[in-house]
Formats: sequence, structure tokens, C-alpha cells
Amino acid sequence: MIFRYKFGDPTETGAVVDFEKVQECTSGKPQYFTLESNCLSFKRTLPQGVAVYGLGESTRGINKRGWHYDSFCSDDPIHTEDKQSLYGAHNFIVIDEEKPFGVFVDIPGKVSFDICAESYDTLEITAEDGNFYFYEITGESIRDIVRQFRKMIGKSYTPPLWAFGYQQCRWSYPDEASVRAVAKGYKDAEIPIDSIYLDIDYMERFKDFTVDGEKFPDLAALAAELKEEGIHLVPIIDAGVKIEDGYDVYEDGVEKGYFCKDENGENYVTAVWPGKTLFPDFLNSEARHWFGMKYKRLTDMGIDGFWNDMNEPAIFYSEKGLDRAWEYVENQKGKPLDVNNFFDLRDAFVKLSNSTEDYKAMYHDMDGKKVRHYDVHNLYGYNMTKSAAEALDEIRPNKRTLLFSRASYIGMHRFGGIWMGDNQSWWSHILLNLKMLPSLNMCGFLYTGADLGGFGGNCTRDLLMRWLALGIFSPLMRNHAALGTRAQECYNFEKPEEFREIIKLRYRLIPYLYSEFNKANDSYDMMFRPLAFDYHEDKIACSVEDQLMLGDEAMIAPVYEQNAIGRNVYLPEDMLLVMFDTAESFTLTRLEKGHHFIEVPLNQVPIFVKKNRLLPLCRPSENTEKLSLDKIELFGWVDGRAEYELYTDDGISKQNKGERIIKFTAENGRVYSDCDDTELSDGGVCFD
Ligand code: MIG
Repeated sequence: MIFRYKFGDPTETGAVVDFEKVQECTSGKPQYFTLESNCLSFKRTLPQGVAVYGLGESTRGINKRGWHYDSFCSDDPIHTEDKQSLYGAHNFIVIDEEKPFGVFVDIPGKVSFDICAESYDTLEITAEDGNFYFYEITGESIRDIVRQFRKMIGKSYTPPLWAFGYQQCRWSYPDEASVRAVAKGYKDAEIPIDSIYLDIDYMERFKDFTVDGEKFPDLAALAAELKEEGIHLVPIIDAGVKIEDGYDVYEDGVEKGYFCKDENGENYVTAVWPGKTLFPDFLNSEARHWFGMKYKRLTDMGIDGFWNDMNEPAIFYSEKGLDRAWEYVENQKGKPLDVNNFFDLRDAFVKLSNSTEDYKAMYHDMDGKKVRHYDVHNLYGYNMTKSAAEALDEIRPNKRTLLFSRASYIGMHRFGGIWMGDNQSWWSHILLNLKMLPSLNMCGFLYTGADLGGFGGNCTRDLLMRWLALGIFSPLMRNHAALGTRAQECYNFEKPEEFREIIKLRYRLIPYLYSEFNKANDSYDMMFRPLAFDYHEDKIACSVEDQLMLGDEAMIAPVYEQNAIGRNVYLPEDMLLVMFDTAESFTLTRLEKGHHFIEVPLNQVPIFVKKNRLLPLCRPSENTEKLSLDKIELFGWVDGRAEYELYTDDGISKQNKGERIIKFTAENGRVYSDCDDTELSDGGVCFD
């Protein structure tokens, strides 16, 4: 059951699309919370041990209890425990009481979730302004509540199949030659790859939808040349539009009035990479369509994937803010500096970036209604991505485009995926990557992944190896690194053949991952789940925060500590351990429910398969285009009978995806399928 309470006069965010099961409650008094008189703050006492799940992209644990989170899309590249906000605003939680229930706060502005941080047993949700919808969802289990929520917010974005291939990014590959060198590097090392990214330097002076003609004299030809090798080029699009005379996107947008304004209706001048910029008013439907259609300039060059960046929006400074800072500094000149004004002086310019003052001074025209940016802040990146997705639907009808964003809000999951932003080359960020996967799945984000190897800082070989051993399971598998950091392409490390094997294993897994992705999407379910969701009666399983269930077949437990020879793994039931030492050679071990220390050498990847389930792996290939289902190897521990239904489709069309299910069965010591074109091998199956 879903109950909705309306407070004030909420802005429609578009997060919810299916109202069939939603019951409007006019009482204004939620069942599970006590409401403070100002109607902004909801409180509930949580007995010790009650876990809270959700909040999508955020710091800390899978169980969110014990910290205060703020939903406010933030450009913050240091994802440490003390942080309260990251790039996304995902206001959905499930409280695991005896009768579990879910809460979704549909508010375009800031809302905070103090989950037993201030007071050890109090959950307090506080909205900053009084206009929002508050949803309470009841159900039989956590998973059931998540499914109801997901159905209410609608199906998730589905990328093309090639977006499940291995992807290489860097800030930046600044010219044609460096892009070709990456393609060659992978080819020479015989490491499979499906795409190479273009970061901001491909543009002419960082202007959206332009290409620097000197560094990339013929992008269309380059895209075509790479596509011959099965590699897609994926350019970045930034939110800010450069102010430059003669730049048509700027001039046209100004003329049509499509940029964010100040209080008096003048364009709000900010600065980002291109220098002075204006922000398109993505909350205006005409502006949205106008900006989205610009992607055609790149699709006309054969581009079929994009990533949207800086759309929290990230602001280096605003013209007005800078004026104020100078004024302050000039005023201080010559004055004695004491402990108070010294720090103010020192920070005068630092504070200019991503400042609340700017968010409060910027305005949108929401189809006739003037709205302060700050109050709808969390909808900005969402609507940038919606702008692209809706236009791409027009530009490339019935074809899927790879599209993901940095900032997001629930609802955006229907239009694109997200990546987890600027993480660091830290061991702890492998674990953070793992923990975000199920939380994001709860909130509708299925196409997601972190910058493998870490964005900031220098990555070591062992870090990348271990991180890839997790990354091979996430739908978005992209290696990305920041400007000035050590080269992070796999072939730039010693023994590239060991990277080759791990990535080849990814390609063997793609049919399964694609199948589980689509099944999860179709049934509003989670592809990655905490053990607590599946083994709720098992206290130990409920406390596991470094393993995940993947689909209904597998469990993953990556090594995330440097110099570790292996790790402790908890098995909530009997499972088959498949230890891959290369993509195609492995050992099988039957393991009983309970605690195990599993040795995992650096180049190996463990996958745990539940008893009487089957995991189908195809042959490795150099890219997804060459991936075939002709030969499937099954893995599993069969005591009786096991089945798997593999979802397949053409991997590219939108409507009428041409679905086909191939069924595999293992029983009585043999395996078979209902598809004559697939040759099966049972090398990975143990029969009892
Ligand atoms: O302020 O385009 O998160 O992936 O490489 C940095 C340069 C801007 C932030 C993105 C990152 C990208 C970088 N961008």
C-alpha cells in the first residue's frame, strides 16, 4: 500500500508516474511519524538494531543508520565519511522494523535525513520548505516495498548492449592521436574494449556541441574509423554554455530567453570551464527541447553515447559573487588581521564555488512560473538529462543511446544512468562503490558504476586489479582518471595479460548481466541486493556490508584491502565457489553455509553461485559486437534440478525490443537448453 500526504503547494518533480496504487491521505498526518508543528520535521523512534536502507548515492554504509545525510546535489570530489551530500538526491528509505515501511519525500529542494545521528534512537526527516509530498509505503518485505516504489516511479533507462562493454575514459584524451593510441593500446594488449571517452578538451574552448577543429579535424571520420573496430566514442556535455560572441548556442539561447536569470530577469552570469557561462533553464520545457536537439550535431557525426557533467550545477564563481569578494578583500586591505578576519580573507575566493548564495540568486521560468533555483536545485541535472533523452528519442527514434549524468534526482532514472562522480584512487572507495550499488538500485538507478581505479590521485596496479574484479559486475564498467594523475589504462601497467583475463571474464558475463539488468527492470526489482534483503532471518547475513547478491543466482565478495591474500566471506547458504584464475580456467569448490576465509590472489576473481541455480557464461570476445550466444558454459551446484532463463534482445532498439528467452536446465547429470543454436557445456556444473 502506498499513502501520499500533501504539504503546502508542491512543485511537481515528475518522480512519480504511476499513481494506480497511490492513496491520497487528506488527514495530513503520516502513520509512522510524529510531525512537528511547523510541518517540516518528521520524527520516529527506532529501536536499537532497526536498520535503514536507501538514499541512493551517498557516503557510508548500506545500512544508513548512524549518520546525518542531506539531499542536495553537490559537486564534491572528496567522498569521505564526514560528508553529507554527494551528486544525487535520492530521498527514498526503507525502515526495517518488524513491519517494514518505506518513505519517499518528493521535494525539489533540500531535505535532510538524520538517521539516529543526533539522537541514537531517533530518525528525523526535515524538509527545508513546506511544499512537498510525503509517501509512506507498506509491504510484506523490504524487497516488496522497493518493488512497489519502483513501479510507482516507472521503469529505468535501458542502455544499448554495447554500454555493458569495457569503457576507457580520461580527462583528457585531447586529440585524435591520443584517442587512436588508446584504441591501439587495448588492441595490442588484446584487451577487449567497447568505448573511449572524450572529456572537455575535445570542444573548441569548452563550448558545448562544438569540436576543436585542430585537435579533431574530422570527428565523424574518427568515430567511423573506431566503430570499424567496435569502439564507440562518448563525448562529455557540460551544463554551462560559454558566453562568446558568434557562438550560436549562446546567442540563440539569449535571444529566446532560455537561460537562468537573476531576480530582475537579467541572465545570471557564472563561470565554469569555458570562462563566463550561462546555465540553460532546464526546468523550462521549451529550453529543454531546444538544448536537447543540439545533441544532433554530434549524433550526425556518428556519436551514439553521451555523459552529462557539471549539472548540480557546479559553479566556479558568479560575476556577482566575484564582485562581492573583491569588494570584501579591498575593504580588508591594510586592516589588521586577527583570528576572525584572517580566515574570512583567506576563504573569500574559495567560498565562491558552488555557493548557496548563487543558488539563491538564480531563477527559473518553469513554464510561466518564476522559481528560485535553490528551491528546485535537485531537479537541475535531472532535467538536463531529460532534455537529452527526450531529444535523442526524436533524433534517433527507436534506438537506444548511451546516456548518463553526474547529478540526479529520482525520476531521472527513466532517462539515463549515473556514474558515482569524482571518487579517489583509495582502497576504501572500492567498498563505497559496492555499497552504493544496492542503494542506487532501490532508487531506480540500474545503469550505474564508479570510476574504476579511482578518479583523483594516482592508481597503483593492485588497486586497479582489485577494483576491476568488482567493476566487472556493474552495468557501467568504466575506467576513468583525472587530469594530472598517473596513466590508468590497463595496458600501461605491468603484465597487461592479467588485466586482459579479468576484462575477458567481464565479456563472458555480459549475457547474464544484461539478462539480470532487464529482468530487474521489468519486474521493478534490484539487480544488486544486500544480503539482508534475501536472508532476512539470518542475523549475520543482515550485518554483512561487503558482499552483495547479484541477480537470483550469484553472490559477489571482492577483495578491497591492499596486500590482502584473500578475505572472509559469509555464506548465507551452501554455494559453489567458482574461482577464475583466467577468463576461461577456474576451480570449483562446494562450500557450506557459514564463515570461510577465501584466498584470492591478485589476478583471480571469485563468484559464488547459489545451490540449484545456474550461471550462464558465453565465450569471451574482443567487443560486444562480436559477443555470441553460440556457446554457453553453465556454472552451478546441482542437487536435483536447476534452471536459468536468459533474457536476450537485439541490444539496440527501444520499443519492441525483440525479446527472446533461452532456457537452460541441468538435471540428472546433464544440461540442455530449449534453443538449438546454443551449444552447451557443463564444465562448471557439479552434480550431487
Ligand atoms: O571539475 O570534465 O566528474 O569525470 O573528468 C571537473 C572534467 C570536471 C568532473 C567530472 C569528471 C571529469 C571532469 N569534470
